[in-house]
Amino acid sequence: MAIILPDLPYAYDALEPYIDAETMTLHHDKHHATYVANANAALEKHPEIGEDLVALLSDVEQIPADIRQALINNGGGHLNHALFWELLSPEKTEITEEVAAAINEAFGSIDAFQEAFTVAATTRFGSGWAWLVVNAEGKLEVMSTANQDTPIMEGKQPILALDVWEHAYYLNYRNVRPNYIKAFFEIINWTKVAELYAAAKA
Ligand code: MN3
Repeated sequence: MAIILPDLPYAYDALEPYIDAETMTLHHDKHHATYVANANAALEKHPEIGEDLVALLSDVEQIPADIRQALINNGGGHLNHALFWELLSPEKTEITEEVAAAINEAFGSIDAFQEAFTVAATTRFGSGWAWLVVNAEGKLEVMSTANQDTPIMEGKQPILALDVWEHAYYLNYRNVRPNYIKAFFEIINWTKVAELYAAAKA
């Protein structure tokens, strides 16, 4: 057994014009594939810990020290990207009542949520991610993480993710990260967000 690179759930060009086919091809086939290969290389050194990345990253202290950072970077990289692909959709989806109610409760309005998420994504210095998570109290929270750190490491369940590494947008958007963030809101898979929210609340 090993960690497997999942196929994209749509064609490489399906998200155009918001995300271009070349970016999607490199991002999935090269970047994500490398995280998978490196995660497997780390796991092979310690077959006794198994391959459940969610369980391992939920408590990183239990990961053997010699592979801990490699698994945070590459195991996290795999989980984050596998989630990210599913959270994008070529078809327009609508925010569900349950998710809208939770967002309104936490942020006051959908617009205020979008603004908070945009700030988190814009102000993440260097490489990282912006997130909407369900925290330990079952409430929604916007946060960002550096590199490939996952909110799972902090006991939070991600239900929306945006990759703000330059490799995610530079070919099309160059240095203008805010335009990429704006485009992201056009292709969010709210059906998947609702599914993740229900699972996190269960
Ligand atoms: Mn990436």
